[in-house]
Order: sequence, then structure tokens, then C-alpha cells
Amino acid sequence: MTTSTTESRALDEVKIGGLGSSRKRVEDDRFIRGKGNYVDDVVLPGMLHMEILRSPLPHARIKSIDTSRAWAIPGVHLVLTGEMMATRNLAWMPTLSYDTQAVLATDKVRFQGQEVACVIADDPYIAKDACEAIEVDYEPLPVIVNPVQGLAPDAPVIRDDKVGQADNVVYHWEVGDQAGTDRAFEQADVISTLECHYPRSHPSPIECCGSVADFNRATSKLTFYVTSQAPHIVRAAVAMVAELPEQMIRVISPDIGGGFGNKVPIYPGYVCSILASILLERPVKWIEDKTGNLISTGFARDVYLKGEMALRRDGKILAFRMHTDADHGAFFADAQPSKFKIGLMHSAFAAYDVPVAHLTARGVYTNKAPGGVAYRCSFRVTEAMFFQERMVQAAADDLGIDQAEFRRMNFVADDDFPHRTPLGFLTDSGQYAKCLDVGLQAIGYENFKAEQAQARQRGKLLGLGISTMTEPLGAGNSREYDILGIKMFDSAEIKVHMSGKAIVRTGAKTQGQGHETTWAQIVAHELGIPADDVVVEEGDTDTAPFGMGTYASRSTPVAGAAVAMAARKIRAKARKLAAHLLEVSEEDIEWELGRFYVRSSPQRGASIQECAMAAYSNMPDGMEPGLENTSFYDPPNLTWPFAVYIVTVEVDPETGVWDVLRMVAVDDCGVRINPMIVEGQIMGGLTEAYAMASMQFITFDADGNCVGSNYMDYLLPTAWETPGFELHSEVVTPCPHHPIGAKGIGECAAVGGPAAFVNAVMDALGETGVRNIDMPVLPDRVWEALTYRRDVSGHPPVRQD
Ligand code: MCN
Ligand code: CUM
Repeated sequence: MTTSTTESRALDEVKIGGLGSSRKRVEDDRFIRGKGNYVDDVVLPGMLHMEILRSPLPHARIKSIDTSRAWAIPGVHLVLTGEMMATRNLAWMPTLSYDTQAVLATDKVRFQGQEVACVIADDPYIAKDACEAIEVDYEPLPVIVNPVQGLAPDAPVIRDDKVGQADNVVYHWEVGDQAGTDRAFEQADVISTLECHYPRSHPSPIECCGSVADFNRATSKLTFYVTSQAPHIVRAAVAMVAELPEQMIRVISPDIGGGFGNKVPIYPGYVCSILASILLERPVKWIEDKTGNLISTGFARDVYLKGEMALRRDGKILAFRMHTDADHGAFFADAQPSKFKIGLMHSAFAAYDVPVAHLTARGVYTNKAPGGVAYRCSFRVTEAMFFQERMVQAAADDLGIDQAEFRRMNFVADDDFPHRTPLGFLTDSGQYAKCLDVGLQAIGYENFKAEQAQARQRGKLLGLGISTMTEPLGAGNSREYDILGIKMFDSAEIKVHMSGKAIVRTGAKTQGQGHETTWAQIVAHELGIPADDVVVEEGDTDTAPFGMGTYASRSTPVAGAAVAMAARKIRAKARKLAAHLLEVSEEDIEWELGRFYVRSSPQRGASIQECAMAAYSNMPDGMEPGLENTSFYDPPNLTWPFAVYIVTVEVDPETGVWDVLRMVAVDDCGVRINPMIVEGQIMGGLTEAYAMASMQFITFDADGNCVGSNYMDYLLPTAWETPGFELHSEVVTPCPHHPIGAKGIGECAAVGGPAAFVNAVMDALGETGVRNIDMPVLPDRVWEALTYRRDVSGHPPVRQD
């Protein structure tokens, strides 16, 4: 190829797989061939298998545990009980929220499915049989399945193990300006109210949780394979709980078959497999079964939301107040920033320009599995956005103002960033009204309103629901965000080999999000090394730099930023190497993608690959050899993506069945590294949103039995049930503080989606006076609402006898 001296020789970024390239996911090569390497694929010589005995009762005192029959079964190597764990100070462990959690129950069981004993045997079947041979004598206690029962004055104290715990309250928390909010309510023309329940939901990844612990007595080293979204946190926790020196613990998260938040907490099974391996000096594998996963691992939501909005007649929002009661189950085991007890619930209404607000929150212990925070949510933002958009719709209806118009007039304006929200966040950027306009245009808003009116005359119920969301993604900054005191930041390391190929490692851990593809794209963008020449590795604490892991869509905002920053350090060194190769001073060097050149004669240049070779073979005097660097990135702020989701539905008033007619999604996550992966994230999130809104829940009967511990009761939508989604990507507001302008996207659709579906059904029910149907909006609930013209609550039932 001949080029004139003035013509740029920069590489074509999309062709080398840089930003904006819809590069195919490199990890899929092994996944679609069935060649992934999951925890259950790890097989070590002499490995034993562990199974867990779980409590059938939700609340009971343990009178005795007889393990003699289990020990007698051939092939059984060890039976662990709480009593044995206690001799090593391991019957309880600290949670990631400064609470404690039973590893194996000693005094009481506190939820159905709680871990009571473990058997380690030659194979999982022997271990399971031996679990059934353990005899536990339980004395049943009264059961609490919701916060109302938990807060009753005569309620039994679930956490009687905690010194000074006289009731079932986990915490009281508040934020905002109560007096100012009260004054604003006095000025209101109209006050709108809403109460609803965001039900428990469950991430249900294809792969359950599991671990293989391999303690080697000869080296004193523990190698721990685990399904964790945050392997470095696991290493720290194991060091703390098992009192092993941190340098002797190697945590490896291999391929992960979906996480969705389920794989953030530390589970008793992990701890038991480690202790068993130490005691037996053999590798011990624990793989949770589906029911074990559904019944006992990190749930999400289960929060009661109540709020009021002070409104001026012309539609201006003057203030809001909100109260939430969160059902935390028996242990406060959420992983979340320690300063904020109810996660980032106070992000509610962050997209709206509201002068003053007040939020109170209370956490309550119940006889349910610990949970609250996981499932595609940046720390309870899902509940915050759901309530926000349900409330906004109710307020628009109360005022008789068009729902789209009401949103538009109250949005934070494009030129009003950074914007301080009344509950203390600083949102960074956005074009909210533009996103809304794109969505309304796409759905054909004006036409729909006419169709809806005509349909009503024919007795058909059409509804249109709008939901917006802005989500704080990318914790920290470290000033405000920590988990157990460990500041939230992340890291990346890049090593460029002499041939100009590279390896990137980060402290994040992909579970299906495609980091192996996208981190290489950031390197391609920053250095001009083709993405195919860059391999990405995550999840091994012996090789990866420290990081807080992948959840709350923090990887792109934090670890991704670290990749860009590390690449820039590499480029700075490569520039010196280029100056040396070209025999000019560094000041005379310019950069274009993939190449340095001499400013005065652009045809004289050195490619990044030539610089890499020079780092190993021809460096200037006094320069350290090699081309590697690490960056620790402490973000200045969270990134704030924005989205508008619009759904149209048709409700059959005879049966309550509703069908989605169309769904339009407008997501603005700043610069898209890989547009195809971003679309995949949005479609996956919308599918989960549809599932939560329409069919999915895990509830408990009045006796505390978990309903939904199998896939007959807990429904996952297939491609057959899932509606089609129309995605729009034309609105791009680059994040002003992120090195490549990207914002997180991993959870947006699951966060903002549910309210769009519910709002659509509520809109269809229009003139019935029904204000709320709790999720899942099952046909019988819709029928009940229509037939009896009343709200339908999804609260778990309470025993009447
Ligand atoms: N991306 C991009 N451009 C952007 C933003 C993101 O190309 N502007 C890409 C990223 O590089 C990454 C993916 O999109 O490959 C998601 O990035 P990000 O938003 O940073 O989210 P995380 O990587 O931190 O993933 C976490 C998020 C969470 S918290 C849950 S829960 C969830 C989700 O991701 N779990 C998932 N999506 C999931 N997708 C799959 N397949 N499996 C899970 O378990
Ligand atoms: Cu809250 S689920 Mo994701 O943050 O792993």
C-alpha cells in the first residue's frame, strides 16, 4: 500500500477490534463446543465429595443430632456438624454486611434449607444417602415469614444468638432532609401515594454454586476453586474465617455459568469444603443441587415500598418521601457497601429534578434464607427504580397529566450535570428527554393513544407502560464505598510480549458478560494492538491483580477503566522507545492508532509492535527493559447510564391474561465498547425483567415452606414466552469521568424493565380505579383486580389460626 506523506497511517479501529467493533465473543468458542472449564469440571486425584443436610423446618430448636448411622455407611470419610465446627470456631462466620451467619446450625435452624450437617464421602451419592441417615431432633418454633410478623411486639426473636438483640430489627437507616420535605408537602396542591411489594426473586444461574478445596499439607497451601464473582474477596474472607495466611490461599474462579449476583456471597458450603479438606488432607468437592440453590442461596428484593409525592398542580414534583421495610431473612448476608444499609435505594428519583426528599429504611429478620441484594441490581437500585416509575405513573394519573409529558417536564435537564440529587448522589451526565423522545417515536405514541381509545370502545384493554431508569454503576469511589472496610476500586495489569502480543489480567471476574472479548478491545483502542493479539485472564488470585470483583455492573466503569489507564502507561513507555528507535526527541513524536511517527516527517514511524520488540532488545541506556504495567483505578464517581423502556400490552378482561404487543428499549450507556455484547446484555436483562413482572417468584407459605424451590413452581421464560425487543442505540452520552467514556450496562434492563410491564398492565386497567397489582402480575391477580376493582397485593400469607 502506498501512502502520501500527509496521509494518516492509523489503523482502522473497528477492523482491529477496537471500540465500537461488534467482535464475536472469543469465549464462546469453548462454550459452544462444551469445552468450558467450570468448577464441576475440576477433578483432582483422590478427590472426595461433600453433600449438605438442610433443615426441613424454617424455625426450630435443635435438641440433638445423631450422626452415628451416617458414619457407619461404607465410603463415608467425615460427618461435620455445627458442634464440630464450633470446636474450631467455625460454627459461625462473619457476613459481608457486618452480621454473623451460621455455617452449620448449632442452637436453632432459622430458615428452611439451612445447612445443618455435611457428609464427605467417596462419591456424591454415598454422601447424599449418609445425609439422610443423620437424625436431627427438632423442636418447632413459631415462624415469621414477613416483616409485619417480624415486627409484632410478641414476635419470637429469631436472632437470639446475638447479644443485645431483643427484637427482629436488623437496622434503621435514613437519608435526606425530613424537615425540608415536611415543609414541601405543606406547599403541595396534590399528594400522590403508592404502596407495593417487590417480591423475592432468584437469579437462578444455569450453574449452581460449588467449590473444590484442595489443602496440601506438604506445602501448607490451600487451592480453592469456587464459583465466585469476587475471588479476591473470597481469599480475604477465607484468610479471616479459616485463619490461614493469605499468601497460602489461592482462589481460582474458573468459567462461571452465570452469576447474576448469586455468586457474590460466601456460602457455608464453601467453608465446610475447606475445613473438610484440611481435616482429611484430600481435595473435597461440593456442588450444590438446583433445589439447594433455589432454596438457600442469595435471593433478591423482598422489600415493602411505601411513598408519597408532593406535587404542584402544573406537574412539578416538589418532594418525595419513601419508607422501605426489607425482609433480610435470618442473616444479614448481603454484600454491599457498608455505609448504606439499604444498598443504593436512595438512587430513587435520581433522574428527576426533585428539590427535597427523605428516605427511611428498616431491615427485618425473618425465617427465610438470607438475601435481599443479589440479582442484576446495583445494590437495590432495581427496587428504587421500580418504585420510582410506578410512583411517577401514579402521580401523572392523579394530576391528569400525560405520563410521558409528566416525565419530560420533571427530568434533570441535559445542561444541569453534574446534578446533586436530594438524597446525596452526584449524577454525571445524560440526555433523558432525548431518550424518551426516541422511545415514544419508535413505539408510535400518538397513534397508540388513539388505538387505545378505540379499543376501549370495543371492550379490549390496551395499555402502554413507560419506565425510565438511571443507575449508579461502578462502585467506588473509595471515599464512600467499601465492603468490610476494604475500599472499592479495581485493577488491571497488561504485559506486552516482545512480538507485540499481550495479556491482560484484571481483578474483575467474568461470568458470561464477555470480558475476554471486551477488555482486549480497550487495549486495541488504546494501543492499536489488534484485539485478536490480546488474551484476557481473570479469576486466579495468584496471578490477577487485586480487585473487588464483578457485580453492580462495576467492571467496565472500574476494571475497564483500569485497563485503559494501564494501556496508557504502556503507551507512554512505548513513546520513549519509539523516540529511541527513530532517533528523535520524545517531544517530536506523535501518536496515531498503532503507530508513533515523527511530526515533521510522518512517513517515519515505529509501530507499537516495533516498540515492544525494542523493549526487550534495543532499549535506550538507563531504561528498564520490558513493557508491562499495572493500574489501580479508584473512580472519581459512579457512572450513570440511562434508559427508557416502553411496553404495550393487550389484556383479556375475561381471563386476566396479558400479552406484550411491543417493547422498545432506548439505552444510553455512553460509549459502547462492543455494541453486540451490549445488546446481548440488554436483551438478557429485559427477559429477566419480563420474567419477574409476569411469572417469576419465590414465596413462602404461612408455615415458612419455600414455594418455588423447583422449576415447576419457579418459572423461567423460554424463547417461546419471551416477547421480541426493539433496541435503540442512537443516544450516546459519553461518561465525562471514565477514560473511554463508557458507563455500565450489565443490569440496566433488569432494573428498569419490570416497571414498564407493570405500568402497561395498569394503564390497560385504566378506569377501574385499581392502583396496584404486585409482581408477578399473574393472570389471576389481574382478573381479581378487574373483577373486584381492587388492588392486589403479593404479600406472603400469614397464618390465621
Ligand atoms: N460493555 C460495553 N460497553 C459499555 C458497557 C459494557 O461493551 N459501555 C460490555 C462490557 O465490556 C462487558 C459487558 O458489556 O463485557 C457488561 O459490562 P458491565 O456493564 O461493566 O457489567 P459487568 O461486566 O460488571 O457485569 C456485571 C453485571 C451484573 S452485576 C450482573 S448481576 C449480570 C450482568 O452483568 N450477570 C450476568 N450480566 C450478565 N450476563 C451474563 N451473561 N451472565 C451473568 O451472570
Ligand atoms: Cu445485584 S446482582 Mo450483580 O450486581 O452481580
